Amino acid sequence: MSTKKELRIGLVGTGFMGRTHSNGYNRVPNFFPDLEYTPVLKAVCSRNAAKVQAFADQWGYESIETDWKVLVARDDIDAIDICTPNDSHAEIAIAAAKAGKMILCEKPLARTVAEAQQMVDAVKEAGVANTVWYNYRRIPAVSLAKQIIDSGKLGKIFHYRANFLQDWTISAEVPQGGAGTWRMDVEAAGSGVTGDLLAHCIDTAMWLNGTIKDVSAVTETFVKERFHQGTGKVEPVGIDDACIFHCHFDNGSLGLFESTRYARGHKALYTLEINGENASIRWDLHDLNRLEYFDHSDESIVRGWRSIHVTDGDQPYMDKWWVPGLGIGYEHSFIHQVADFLKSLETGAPCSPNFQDSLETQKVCEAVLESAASRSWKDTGVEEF
Ligand code: 4PW
Repeated sequence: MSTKKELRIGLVGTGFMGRTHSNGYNRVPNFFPDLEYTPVLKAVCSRNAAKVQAFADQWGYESIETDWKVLVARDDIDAIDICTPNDSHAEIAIAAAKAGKMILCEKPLARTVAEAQQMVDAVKEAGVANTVWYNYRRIPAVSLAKQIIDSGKLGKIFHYRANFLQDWTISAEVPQGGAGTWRMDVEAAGSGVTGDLLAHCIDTAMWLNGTIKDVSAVTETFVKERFHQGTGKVEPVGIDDACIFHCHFDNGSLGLFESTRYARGHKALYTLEINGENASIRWDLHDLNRLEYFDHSDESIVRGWRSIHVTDGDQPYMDKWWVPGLGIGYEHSFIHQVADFLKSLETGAPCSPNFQDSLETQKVCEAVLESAASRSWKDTGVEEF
């Protein structure tokens, strides 16, 4: 019989993210056996009973619900995991906090700063543990970048550059609203690439390089009208299809960010590069086990970009996996997030990014959209990150 403390999970939402999180809960006990807590997949909730039962059977949930309010009220659930479209994050999270549940919320935290602020207030008032699934931080190569930057090896940082490029909405036949395409509907999503993709880049950027102070942005909506699966009519498109912004960081460096769903050939190209006085770093999601590193202090005859295969047990998270030389994948970033959340319950430290951190990311997203709309620079109002 296990002596582990249980974290009884109630998952809301059975889409792509519901699967990545469920996989994380299932894998953690095998690969992080030293944790005090273990996740127990108590219940999963979605409106369609047949579909949610099939999901429960596939991923190992003990029971199902078809109304999240019933799930939140259950006293055999410790933590609510929110994997629904963005327009329901605030309502579910606030109800969960009031019910005293811990909360793990998909990104972006909310559609707006106002919603995100209410969520932060709710978890603070309830005193419940919380985290937001900005998973890319927990790819070992990205965590290693953080370690290298924090060690001071880069020296003064001058530039931070990031892209997140996709191409899945180029066709005007892609609808908005409804299952699978809610990300195209401004009501459900809050914004387009800014909240969906740049939010990841902003979270990673502020984690690695500190506060973004102000932004200047342009956005474009290339296809102005699309069929709406909810209303059954062709409706104006309210999301940003593409967004480019530049910014100042608090440490004096300049940032340049681009995201689009119209970069033909790119499915999910997340790249970042940081240039410091003494060294530079770059990373590419398509080659996620590798960190490129250039150190100007290397002897000149061998100086050049090093390609670090981040698979050694001394590198972040890699002592948990296989043997040196064998890489891991996208899904592992979610396993790491579950492990880090469980660890935070042991130590009592917040699991970063928590709701407060993600409110700061939301402030940057909102400033970006306001800057594009007003064609002017905007202060982000981000508190120290
Ligand atoms: O969160 C993002 C999603 O909404 C992801 O990281 C990639 O882009 C994959 O799907 C979308």
